[in-house]
Amino acid sequence: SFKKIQSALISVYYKDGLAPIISKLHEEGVVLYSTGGTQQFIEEMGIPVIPVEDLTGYPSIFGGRVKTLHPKVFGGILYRRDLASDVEVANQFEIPALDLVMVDLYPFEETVASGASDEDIIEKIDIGGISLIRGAAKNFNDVLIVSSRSQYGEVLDIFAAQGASTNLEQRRNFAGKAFAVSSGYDSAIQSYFAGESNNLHKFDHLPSQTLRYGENPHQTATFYGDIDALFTKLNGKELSYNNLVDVDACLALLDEFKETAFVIIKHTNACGVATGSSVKEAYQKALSCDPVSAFGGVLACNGEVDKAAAEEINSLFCEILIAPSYSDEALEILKSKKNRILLQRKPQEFSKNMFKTLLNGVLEQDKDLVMEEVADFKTVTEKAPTEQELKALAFALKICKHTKSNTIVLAKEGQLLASGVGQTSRVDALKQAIEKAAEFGFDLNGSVMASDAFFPFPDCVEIAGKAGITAVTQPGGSIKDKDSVDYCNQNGIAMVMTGIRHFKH
Ligand code: 93A
Repeated sequence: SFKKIQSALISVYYKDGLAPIISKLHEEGVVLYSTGGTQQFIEEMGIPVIPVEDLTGYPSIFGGRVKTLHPKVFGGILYRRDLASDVEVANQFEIPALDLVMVDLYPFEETVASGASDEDIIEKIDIGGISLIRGAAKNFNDVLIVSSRSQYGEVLDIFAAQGASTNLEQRRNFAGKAFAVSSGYDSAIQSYFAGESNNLHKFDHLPSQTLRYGENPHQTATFYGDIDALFTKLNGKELSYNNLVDVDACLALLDEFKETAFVIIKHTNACGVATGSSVKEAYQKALSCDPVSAFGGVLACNGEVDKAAAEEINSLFCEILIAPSYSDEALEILKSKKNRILLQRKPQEFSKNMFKTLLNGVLEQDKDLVMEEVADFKTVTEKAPTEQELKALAFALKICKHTKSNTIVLAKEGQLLASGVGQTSRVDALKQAIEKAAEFGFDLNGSVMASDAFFPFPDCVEIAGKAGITAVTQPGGSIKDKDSVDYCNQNGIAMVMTGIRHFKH
């Protein structure tokens, strides 16, 4: 059931994005209370607002350190509307209910990053705001807490759909976000006190989302960006740090394919990739590559997930499934697992550059957006690859490009058979791939091999030839290329060179 918001306390540091919410609240007849700067902002919009001083009977004192810290404010947030004794006390002390609290905290991290003095940094430790957030979140039963300006969009969507009111589930959801904000805020303060102030900052112009934790539970993390612009979440829990990393890797690979394709990612590397005549068939082929690794993986396809595909996918435990659309029946099947994250992809392009932090600095580069097709292959052996081998080589190369170096990818007829990933030598990558293919029952005779970089020695083609591989693609450019080509010629193997290296470190 919906609870109408009658009154709101608004105290935000940055005022950008605030106007549409204030207008909406005013339109809905909500009584507004506010602190100094925010109050001025609202007044300038020509909208009536009650200064919080009128409520507390105190001015903002000690240079603003005490503005909202008062029983009339915290009482109005925290008293239980459904508890007669609380209501009685609220009446006795003339404490008005505050049904919505909207806060955007002092920018502590930004102040640290700006190189401000210790004194200025300490002054930017928000006390009143953080208390408002925690108080309102605790009483989510009665109060909606909006704890960051990054949440305005979501709140506006709710208000647009149902007026200035919320249900318990929505308020509880925002309370959860509020504690993520408050714990992230305090951990930034803690890092500052611990002298860890040389964190790189920041993308504060982007919307941000505090994540539950980073790569590991003892690491705090924030995502700067707008996930909702890319996906509609149809089911499941919040995306974690590692989920986001894998989703990115998964889609980068999937987007190489124009035909129906299915990709399964584990720890940023593909453990299953296949094309097929249907999503179901592509999925089955992708899964059979390595069903052990696929457990808990991130899955994506570029066609609608229908009932037949959903029935297959449903028996796999997976973290995330991404698709451009789902049939109603498919959704019903897949939603049977409460935690499984189902994302419907929106038609959005990805950025064309990328950043990486290291050595107290930031590297920026273009993404690797080059992808060679069959027409770009230059045959360097006496034997040319067959039509089928050419297709398989182009397929393998796509996977190769998106797999951690050093990598070797083995494939056949639109199916990844096995890969060696992130090895310190190319030979090790090949050996790993051959061993994995055998483990999952693949016959490598007539399969093809793609390498992300050239072969420094002929050892790779020798091992590949002995394993039954009949066609190879590699960029070429080693001073010992001829040794590899000679071996291929002597053993009936076809090789093409692309001239393009695809390292991924
Ligand atoms: O210095 S505070 O910790 N003391 C307070 O009582 C207090 N109440 C709200 N800072 C406090 N705030 C913060 O003021 C809010 O978190 C918000 O960031 C800011 C809004 O101030 P203004 O409306 O004057 O711009």
